[in-house]
Amino acid sequence: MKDDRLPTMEQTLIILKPDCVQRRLIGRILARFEDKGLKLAAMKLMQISRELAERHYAPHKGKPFYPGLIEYITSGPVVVMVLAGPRAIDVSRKLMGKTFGYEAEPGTIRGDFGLSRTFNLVHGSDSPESAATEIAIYFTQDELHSYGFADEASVMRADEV
Ligand code: IDP
Ligand code: MG
Repeated sequence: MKDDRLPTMEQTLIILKPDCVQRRLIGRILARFEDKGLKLAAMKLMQISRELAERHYAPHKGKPFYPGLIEYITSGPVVVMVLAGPRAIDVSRKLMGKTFGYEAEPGTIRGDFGLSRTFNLVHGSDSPESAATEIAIYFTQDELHSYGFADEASVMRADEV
């Protein structure tokens, strides 16, 4: 049986969206995730095609904001990355804050850098299932790197992972 006290090592797909790139916020926002201790498993700058965007956002198809979302996410280069760590999905969502900038708490990425409903700087997977699907849309297995940090023993106890 799974022990709920132990954090589960997870991977999550994060996208620094076109507004993040345009506003020259890549470094500052990436630093939030690095500061927390999450590990980059993969990262690339790319322009998302309509076909990839439609696969990624298939769960939102039919919603009123869907056409605008596809237009926005394909409008310019984005940074797509996989972050790894204990409970990486939930930890990343907490760092990002609520979906709409005007609702997101100060101290979160969306709370500190924006006010918009659509232009909310960052995407993060919302469940292990969507993380697996989304990672496979953007990366092949051999693009995902697994490695240790030299100071890892100071960040977490070995028996926590
Ligand atoms: P999330 O990014 O916090 O997981 P979702 O509900 O999955 O939020 O929505 C996906 C993306 O669609 C949002 O990040 C945002 O860019 C856009 N979006 C969601 N709801 C709205 C809306 O009501 N108006 C405009 N854009 C929206
Ligand atoms: Mg979502």
